[in-house]
Amino acid sequence: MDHIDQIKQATIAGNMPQVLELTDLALNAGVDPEEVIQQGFIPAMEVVGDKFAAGKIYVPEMLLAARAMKAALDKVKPLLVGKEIKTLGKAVIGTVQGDMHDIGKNLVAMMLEGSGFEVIDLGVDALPDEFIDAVRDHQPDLIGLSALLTTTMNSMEETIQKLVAAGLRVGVKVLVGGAPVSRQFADEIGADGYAANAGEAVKLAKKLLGSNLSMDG
Ligand code: B1M
Repeated sequence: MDHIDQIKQATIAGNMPQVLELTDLALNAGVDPEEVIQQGFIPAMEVVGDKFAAGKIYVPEMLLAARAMKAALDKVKPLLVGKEIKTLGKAVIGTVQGDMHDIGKNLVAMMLEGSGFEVIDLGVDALPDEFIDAVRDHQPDLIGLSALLTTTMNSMEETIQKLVAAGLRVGVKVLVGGAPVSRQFADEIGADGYAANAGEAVKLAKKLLGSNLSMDG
């Protein structure tokens, strides 16, 4: 097995010390940092997402894999400064206003990042206006709204309405998720998609942006 395969397997296994050590070894051996991401972390996250969706692994295993990937990604990223990095798109993500739950949102953010998206994380208790400002400032392809409380789901609808009012809705896909959220609710509030878990969120984000690209040309 070469360095990259080893990184991929250690990431899938969620073995952070090993992923960090192997990443160092690969970089010291002259492996291109972008290759570590594109051939190591991204395929590993795909495997992890698929296993999770198939019920073969659960949240703790997925968290371990995502954290291992994130730690190593933080090491590799500075080496890419100044390089043109291919990303699948830019995503702004946050837990909506009034809601402090961030474990699921972090998982979705890490999986998106590990799958090749540039992610801007607004954290928890993100006001509709914060999403609007982030869309203006960062011009993302997608925004992801997470809610864990039935009482905060309404903020998703408010955020979408404010996007429409600001004339920003057309240029950005809206993905929603979180335990109390459903596909029906997503349809009702005019979101582009609903994902039940982090693996699905990545798949749907890719699909939504793929259709975006084909629409544009
Ligand atoms: Co809270 N809490 N909590 N809580 N908490 C719930 C959500 C609750 C269901 C517990 C219960 O009563 N059985 C309940 C909500 C009831 C409801 O509204 N239906 C509840 C409540 C009531 C509260 C408080 C109001 C309690 C109180 O103070 N009286 C309070 C609210 C605080 C606030 O937010 N304003 C509160 C506080 C907390 C803690 C701070 C203690 C802690 C949060 C810590 C943290 O997040 N940093 C907490 C926790 C941990 C939970 C439970 C136990 C676990 C949530 C979790 O992290 N799950 C939860 C009960 C439960 O779900 N069993 C509960 C693991 C996580 C990986 O899953 O977040 O569902 P989840 O994310 C999944 C998917 O939903 C999806 O992908 C993720 C990965 O697969 N997903 C997305 C999530 N976001 C997505 C976005 C996407 C796509 C998919 O696209 C953008």
